Amino acid sequence: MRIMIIGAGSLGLLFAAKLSSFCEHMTVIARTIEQADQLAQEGILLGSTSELHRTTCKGSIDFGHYQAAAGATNGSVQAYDYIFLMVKQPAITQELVQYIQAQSSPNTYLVSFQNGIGHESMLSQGVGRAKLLLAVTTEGAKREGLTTVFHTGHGVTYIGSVDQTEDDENSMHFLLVNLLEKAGFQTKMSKNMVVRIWDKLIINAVINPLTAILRVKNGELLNSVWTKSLMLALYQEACIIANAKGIQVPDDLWQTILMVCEATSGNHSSMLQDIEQSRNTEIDRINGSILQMAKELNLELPTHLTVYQLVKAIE
Ligand code: KPL
Repeated sequence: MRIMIIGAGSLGLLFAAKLSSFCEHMTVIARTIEQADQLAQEGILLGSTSELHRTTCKGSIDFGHYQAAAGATNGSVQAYDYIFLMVKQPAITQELVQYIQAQSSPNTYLVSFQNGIGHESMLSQGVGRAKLLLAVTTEGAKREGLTTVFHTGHGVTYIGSVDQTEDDENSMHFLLVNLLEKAGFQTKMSKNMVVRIWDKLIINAVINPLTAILRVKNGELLNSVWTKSLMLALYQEACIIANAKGIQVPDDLWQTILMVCEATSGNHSSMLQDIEQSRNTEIDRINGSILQMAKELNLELPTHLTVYQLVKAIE
């Protein structure tokens, strides 16, 4: 299988390092020439919290960048089966969509791994709804420097089409699921991606801002009654919006959130990593999008508003 991963942040490097040994070919596209050059020289160094030794990936792999991406075409002879889009939501621009189009053949599927909601319409206009797959993952990863990534927590990855067809559960994408499983990622096809995306949106809206404001790892949120009660308030407020939107939140979502904190206890959430590296966070796409929906419904969410304002102030 030939895979391109666009985005060489923590999740992009983690998936690239683990999948490359099982792929016929892997291309990793970084945002800058500097990172692409360093990756080409050093490869990806992969570590985990249990084994601190680093392994260099062995598969056939090459690196590029999309700094001047618009109009760049696919120079490779064979097309990619899948392009994994692993950049943050704000990085999805028209130029990037054009780049993806140029890299795609009629048989290429785009798998979009973003947190939050609202990006799929731009992507489906770019690649066509039938060729777009949505993915959510609770794998934890932390990048250090430009080429080193640590696998800081195991999670589950769900993949499904935008139109939620029956095919999705026993689908033609079983080769992709097999590949991800072989590489060590628990993966399920889902015909209910809207609910999965909402689950992940709520998980991120509860965990990420608190870790970013308090500068703690995911697991540390479980150590105090104060943080747990803030988590619960964020969860309950988010559920009010989900219910108002007709989204069936699973009964055990609160338990799942606690489990995610536990399973990724050593992880710096993506929002904390953004703050640590003085980057803008995804707060607008996560708590901000929930607050926007609340406004449209004439509802107030005081806990979401407070964490939103605090993260904005820190940014
Ligand atoms: O998705 C995550 C993130 O950090 O964005 C979790 C699941 C919370 C793992 O850290």
